Amino acid sequence: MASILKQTYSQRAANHTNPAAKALLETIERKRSNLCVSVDVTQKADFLRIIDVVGPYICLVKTHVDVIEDFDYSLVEQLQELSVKHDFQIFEDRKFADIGNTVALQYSSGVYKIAQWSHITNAHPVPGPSIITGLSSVGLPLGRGLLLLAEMSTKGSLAVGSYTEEAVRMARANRDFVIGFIAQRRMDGIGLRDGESSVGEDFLVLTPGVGLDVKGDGMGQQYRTPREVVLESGCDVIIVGRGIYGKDNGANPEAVRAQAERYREEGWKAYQERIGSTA
Ligand code: BMP
Repeated sequence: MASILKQTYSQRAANHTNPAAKALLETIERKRSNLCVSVDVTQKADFLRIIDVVGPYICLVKTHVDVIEDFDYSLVEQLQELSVKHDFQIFEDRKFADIGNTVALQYSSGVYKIAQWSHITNAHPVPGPSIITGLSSVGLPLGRGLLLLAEMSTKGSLAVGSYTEEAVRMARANRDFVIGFIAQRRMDGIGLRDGESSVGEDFLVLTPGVGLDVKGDGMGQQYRTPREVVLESGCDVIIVGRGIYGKDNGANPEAVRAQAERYREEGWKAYQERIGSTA
C-alpha cells in the first residue's frame, strides 16, 4: 500500500468508516476540489450569495454561524439546499472547548443545533479526552465527524510541541469519531509511544491560513500558499476565507467566482504533484 501522501482521495475514502470522513473524501474526488471556503460574513444575504457563487468549486463550506446578525433557522435550511444543489459538505467551525456535559449541550441544543446540520465540527483538545466523549455522545449516532485543533495558523500559537502530540494521541484513541485535525502539516507519527506504529493510520488534515496574495492580516493570521500547504506539508484540504470573498463581503460575484476557481486549481495542482499524477 502506497504511503498516505501518494494515495488518491478516493483510495483513502475506502480506508474510512466514519461517514463524514468518507463523504468528504468522495466529494473531493468527484468535484476535483480540495478547497474549503470559510464564509465569515455577518449578513445572511451575503453568506448565501457567496456560497451559491463558490459552490461549484468547493468540497466543503466552513461556517461561523454565531457571527451572523440576522440568523434564523431558515438560514440552515437554505444552506442545506445549497449543499445539495452544489454537492458540498458543511463544517461549523465551533471550536468547542468545555467539559463533556457542556459541549454536548452546545452541540445539540441552543439556537444553532449544530449537530443537526453540520457534517463536521471541531474542538480544542485543551479539556482532555472528555471533550470527545461529550461531543461523540451527540455526533456519533448522527454520523458526524470531529476535527481536533492540533495546531493553529496564528503567530505565537500555544498549540505546539507536547500539546500537539497529546492532541494526536487523543485522536488515535477515538478514531470512530475523530476524523482528523486542523493543523499546518501532516500529523503521521506524531506522539507515538514506544512500540506504537502509525502504519495504516489516515487522519484528514484541514488547513486554514491559506492565501496567494498576502502573508498576513495584521491581526496575527499567517498565510501560506496552497502549494506549501498541500505539496510541501502534506495537508488534505485548504481553507480559504478572505482570499476568496475579499474585503467587501463578496459584493462582486464575478470576482468571488474567479478567486474560488483560482484556489481550486492551485489546490488541485499541488495535490496532483504530490501523488505524482495529472489524471
Ligand atoms: P481567512 O482565510 O479569512 O484568514 O480565514 C481563516 C478562517 O479559518 C477563519 O474562519 C478562522 O476562524 C479559521 N482558522 C484560522 O484561521 N486558523 C486556525 O488555526 C484555525 C481556524 O479555524
